[in-house]
Amino acid sequence: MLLKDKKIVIFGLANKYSIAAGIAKSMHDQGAKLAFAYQNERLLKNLEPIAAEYGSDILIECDVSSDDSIKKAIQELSNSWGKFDGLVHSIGFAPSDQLEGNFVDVTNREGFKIAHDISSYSFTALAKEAKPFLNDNSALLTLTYLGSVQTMPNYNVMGLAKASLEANTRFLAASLGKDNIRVNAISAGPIKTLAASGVKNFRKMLSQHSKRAPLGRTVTAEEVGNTAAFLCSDYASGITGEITYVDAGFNISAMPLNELEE
Ligand code: NAD
Ligand code: 0WE
Repeated sequence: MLLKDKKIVIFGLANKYSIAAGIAKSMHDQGAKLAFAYQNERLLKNLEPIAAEYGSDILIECDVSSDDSIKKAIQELSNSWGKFDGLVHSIGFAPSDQLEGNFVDVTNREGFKIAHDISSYSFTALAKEAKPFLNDNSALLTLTYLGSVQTMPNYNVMGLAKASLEANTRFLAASLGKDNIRVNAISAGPIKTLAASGVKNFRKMLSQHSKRAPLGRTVTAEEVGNTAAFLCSDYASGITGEITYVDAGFNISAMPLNELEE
């Protein structure tokens, strides 16, 4: 049991397809005690049965666009738990008009601001509020994507926000290291979640991924969850500020081995 009796709060579980749901499953399997933070009332009905399945009755509303909401959520959590051992940030958002079309044409100041605020600053904000309530030896984790370091169609300003999130991971790791709090990110391959469902040509992206990835397939939310459990466990006690790719090897491949033979 990697996480026996560790108290971990998960932000960003919207439904059973969420990467956060795969993380919850794996962390529960490894003996963690879980709490969940949801964006709004509308998402609570999806979360309730999943939280119940994992024996959690700590469900807290938190809209990360509001400092007040973040403060209240962490306060509410500390009322239940006192101190805790981990926080998972599985949140990303940009206005939909930013995620379709030619980058230089569609990107605007408001879209840039919202993408960076919700997808990157919120991780800093949560770390700032959680810090007084984190036990020695605790871990923070966020989810990023390859669009932070390589271009691709339509990901656009989210790529910039993920680049910021990855730098955020390193600066938080440097800042919290003296408190023995580790901070890491998982760069996941494409997975069909709610956030991916509105994305143009997502199915084609999944098949391109399978063609190029060394493992010849996509990854599941549960595979991401297994790595998340490891990174939040004491088995990862020497790892901080790191971006771990869980993408079936896609990011190391410039061309699939069979490409020239077909
Ligand atoms: P998802 O839609 O299931 O999760 C996104 C979550 O962000 C939702 O729970 C939503 O409520 C939350 N959120 C958005 N705005 C918020 C706000 N203002 N306050 C609080 N919560 C807010 O989709 P997902 O794919 O599981 O995304 C989780 C994370 O994984 C995101 O950071 C995403 O960028 C990242 N990621 C996804 C993929 C993929 O292909 N699905 C790949 C790599 C990384
Ligand atoms: O990070 C993500 C999802 C990002 C996302 C998706 C949406 C859709 C609905 C952020 N904000 C919104 N806002 C909405 O209104 N992924 C890694 C999944 C994803 O999204 C893409 C991708 C991939 C992969 C968008 C374009 C191209 C590729």
